[in-house]
Amino acid sequence: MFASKAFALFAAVIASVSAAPAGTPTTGNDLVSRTGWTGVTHSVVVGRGGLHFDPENVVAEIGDTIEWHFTAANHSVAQSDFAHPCKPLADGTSFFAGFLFPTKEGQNPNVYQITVIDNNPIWYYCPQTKGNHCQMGMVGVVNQNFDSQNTLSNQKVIAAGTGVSTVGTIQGGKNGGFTRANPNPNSGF
Ligand SMILES: [Cu+2]
Repeated sequence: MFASKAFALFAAVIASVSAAPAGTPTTGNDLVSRTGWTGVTHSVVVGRGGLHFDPENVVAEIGDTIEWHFTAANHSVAQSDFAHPCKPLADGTSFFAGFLFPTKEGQNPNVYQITVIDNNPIWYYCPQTKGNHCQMGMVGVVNQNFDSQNTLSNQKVIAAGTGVSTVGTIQGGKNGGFTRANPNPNSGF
């Protein structure tokens, strides 16, 4: 009797912990928890200086957060790989922020975040097809391998030669992804 009550209490505690909100997870992400956060956030301003991520090259540690701030236009971010810019990952695990950040001026009140979970390069692009943002060079990278030929400038060359951008059908994925109210309004500005 006592044991079953104790178990019920334990189960309730577990349920309350796992129900703790952590931003608004997009569907399909398999990021189990956000513990292990380093607390370091790298802000990237989307669309500053035209069809451009600023900065377009970020070096981050495992557990860091990448946070995209969206300026005027209707930009987004989606994950690709070096060989296939402007397309989501073939295995369907790419993150995609959705077109949820249309902005007339200033920056959108929401940001999009992912947590860095390994040291592999994370290539991404803006999937806006109106104006071919990716093909025009709107690509970025987290943790580029500086010893390889997979450079940002080479990525732009490949992107320029690709067809119309596609976006992932699965939101979230390997790196998770969260849309949330902008916690750092001045970051990156
Ligand atoms: Cu764009």
